[in-house]
Amino acid sequence: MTPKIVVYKALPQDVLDNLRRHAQVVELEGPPGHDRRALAEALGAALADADGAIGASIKVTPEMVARAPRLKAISTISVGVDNFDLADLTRRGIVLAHTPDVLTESTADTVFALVLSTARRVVELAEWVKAGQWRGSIGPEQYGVDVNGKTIGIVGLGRIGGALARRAALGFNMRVLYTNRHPNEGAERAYGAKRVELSELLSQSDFVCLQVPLTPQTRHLIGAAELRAMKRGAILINASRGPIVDEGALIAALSAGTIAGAGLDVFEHEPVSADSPLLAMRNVVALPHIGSATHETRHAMARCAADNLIEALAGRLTRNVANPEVLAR
Ligand code: 8YV
Repeated sequence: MTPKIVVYKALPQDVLDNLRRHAQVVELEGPPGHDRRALAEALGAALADADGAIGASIKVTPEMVARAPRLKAISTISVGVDNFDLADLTRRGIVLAHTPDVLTESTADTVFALVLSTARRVVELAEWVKAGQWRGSIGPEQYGVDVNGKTIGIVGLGRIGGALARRAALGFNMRVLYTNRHPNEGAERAYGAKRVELSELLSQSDFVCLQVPLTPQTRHLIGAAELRAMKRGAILINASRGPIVDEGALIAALSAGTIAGAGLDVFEHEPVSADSPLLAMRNVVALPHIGSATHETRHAMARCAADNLIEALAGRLTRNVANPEVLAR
C-alpha cells in the first residue's frame, strides 16, 4: 500500500515531486511567517493516519506521536534533533532521520562569519558608515582585534566543530583548544587541536565557540560562572542552540564587561524578542538562525531528508538515523 506522509515545511518542487513518486503527500506548510502553534496543531491532527512525516522547526511531542498509531518514520530537515523526544520515539520503534554532513560547511562558515564580524566590528561599523558617521580618518575608537594567530576554543568538536577547526588553524593560523566527549584524533593531527577541560578552554580562549547539540546535559552549559572564567577580552560565539547559554547571565556579563562581545545566531527563544537587551548592545552581532541557510545547503538538506524518509519507510535506511537502536530490532 502507498504510504501516507505529512510534509510540514515548504519543500523545493523537485524534492516534493520525488516524494510524490513514493507516497501520498499531505502538505501543511503555510506562507512564510506562519503561526507555529497552528502548524503544530495541524501536524498533530495530520499524523493520526500518517506513516511518515518530514519537516523542521516544530516541536513533535510524545502526545502528538501517541495519537499516530501508523507512524514509522520522521525525517527532520536539520541535524539537530532537539525538537523530538528521542527516547519516546525509540520506545515506539519510530525511526528519526536527520541531515548531518550536508550542512557542515555552510554552518561552519556562519560561525566563522561571527568570529570575524565580532572581532572586526563589521556590523557595527557598517551601520556607522550608513548612518553618515564616517567624517574623517578612523581612530582607535573604531579598531577591532586580530583573529589571526589567536586561540579559538571549540566546545564540542564533532562535524561542524571540525570544519571550524580547519578554518581556524589552516586559514587563520589559530591555536585550537577543544572539549569533546571523545578525543578527535583527526583534528588533533590535522589542525594541532588540543583537548582540554572546559575550565582551561574558557580561561585561555580569545573566541569560545559552542558546537554541542542541545540535550539535558548541555542546557545552560554556559552560565554566570563560565562567563566569569573567560578572559575579559574574549568573545562568545553561539551558532548551536540558544539554551546552551543562560541568556540572562550572558546579558549580565556583557553589561558588566566580563567578556568583550558575543556573536549569536541562536537564542533561548526564537525569534528573539525585539526588546531583548542583547539587540541594543553594540558589541553583539545577532543573526536570525542562518547557520545552514544558503540556497545550496537548504536544497541539499531537503533532498537528503526526503531520501531518508523514502528509505526509512521501505525499511532500508541505515545512515542518518538519530536513534539507530530502532534499526537493531
Ligand atoms: C535549521 C539547524 O535552522 O540543522 C539544524 O539543526 O539548526 C538548521 O540547519 C533548522 O533546522 C531549520 O531547517
